[in-house]
Amino acid sequence: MAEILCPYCFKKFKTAEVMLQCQNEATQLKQNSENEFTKVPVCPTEDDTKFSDHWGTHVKTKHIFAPNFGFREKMGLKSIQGKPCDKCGTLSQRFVCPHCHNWLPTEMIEKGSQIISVIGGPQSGKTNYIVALVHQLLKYRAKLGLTVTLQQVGRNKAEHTDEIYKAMKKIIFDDHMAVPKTQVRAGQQPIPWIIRLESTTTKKAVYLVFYDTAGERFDDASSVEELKYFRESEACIVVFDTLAIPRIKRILASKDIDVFGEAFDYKYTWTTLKNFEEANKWLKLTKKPFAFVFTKFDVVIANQESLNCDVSDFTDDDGRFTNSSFIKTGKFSLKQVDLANKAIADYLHADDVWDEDSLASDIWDKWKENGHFFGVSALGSMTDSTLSIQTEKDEVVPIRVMDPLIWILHKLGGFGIPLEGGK
Ligand SMILES: Nc1nc2c(ncn2[C@@H]2O[C@H](COP(=O)(O)OP(=O)(O)O)[C@@H](O)[C@H]2O)c(=O)[nH]1
Ligand SMILES: [Mg+2]
Ligand SMILES: [Zn+2]
Ligand SMILES: [Zn+2]
Repeated sequence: MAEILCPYCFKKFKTAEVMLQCQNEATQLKQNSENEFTKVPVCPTEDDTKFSDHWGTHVKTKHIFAPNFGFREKMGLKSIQGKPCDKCGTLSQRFVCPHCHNWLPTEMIEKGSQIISVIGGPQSGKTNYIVALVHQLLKYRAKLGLTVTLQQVGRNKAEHTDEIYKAMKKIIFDDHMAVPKTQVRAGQQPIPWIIRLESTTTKKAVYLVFYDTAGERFDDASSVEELKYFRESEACIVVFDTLAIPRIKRILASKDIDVFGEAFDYKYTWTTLKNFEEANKWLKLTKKPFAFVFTKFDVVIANQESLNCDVSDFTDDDGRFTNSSFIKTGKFSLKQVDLANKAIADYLHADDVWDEDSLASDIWDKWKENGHFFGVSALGSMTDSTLSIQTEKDEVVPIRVMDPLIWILHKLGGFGIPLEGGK
């Protein structure tokens, strides 16, 4: 029987252990002690410790109950169905996690869930990257042979992935602005983005899950949060802020090139991951595909001379940052991503380029062919001090943002990703 990994609490449960939540919104008139008639819910809300504990606020929720599944449903011989509420009898089809009581997509319950996580330090460009990634996936999904569904679950409509995405997409692609820093919601659990990807040919599906945390969560106490993503995910996209590499930071500052954004210690995420991997060899983390993504790569292209960076593997004859060849050909080029991977490893190794030898060596020694470096630009060009994107065209074109994900799908296998020079 399928095991479900909850994208909210990252705990696992078996399909038959899923709970249901009453969906009965009907009210009835009831006479109170003063002989007045008032409207009350037919099936009232209740104190919900699990849900309250997850979100850190005391809330009442609609009644949650253990469904009475039939033998065939329990054995996985038949897909599970909604059941009547054990209090009011109304048919309920809202499946919730038995551990944290959050509402989960029905397809996740029916078909199981595998998760690819996106993680990275504060200000590394995660939010802008995920918006650009989703934008490009929706645009090129036919070429990829994928259906891309932004999930519509959450405590309210404003938390649905498609709603969050719509608002942010407008900022980048209509207003040509970088999405501003994620607001800190002190002491609150962040809301996950949940995106379902399904192969139109093989029907294999995976969920891309992203927590848009404000960086402040990434202190020592919250590294535990990161660890569960590393541990439970099928693959990870680890976001590194290129502009936080000390040597790049120093050179740009000395040349008065302002890149408008605070740079944090980008190696924090890496240190957490490295220590965890070394302490938990049995988890075989290095057998999972890990894409190490250097964001804001447009800055490297625009300042290639100052930064002493040979970017010829990323540019055309005019020195412009070229996009994934797959966008034109419809075939994913392993050659193109291999060249980018090697070029970035070379930058990291060279003390007169990025000067981060041990980072490159550690990643390659550990992950070998399961680790890959990528250079991407969510915005396609640099921003000015108002976060306005300095695009030369009248549109914003993200560059190479899909490569890490397509590479991961190719490594996981079974998604029917069309390859250049094969299949
Ligand atoms: N030049 C450039 N700057 C970027 C890009 N993506 C993000 N930034 C800058 O980096 C800042 C932080 O990005 P954000 O996505 O909020 O990072 P997060 O904190 O990891 O979610 C933004 O405000 C932009 O100034 C990019 O593709 N190119
Ligand atoms: Mg953010
Ligand atoms: Zn849960
Ligand atoms: Zn009910």
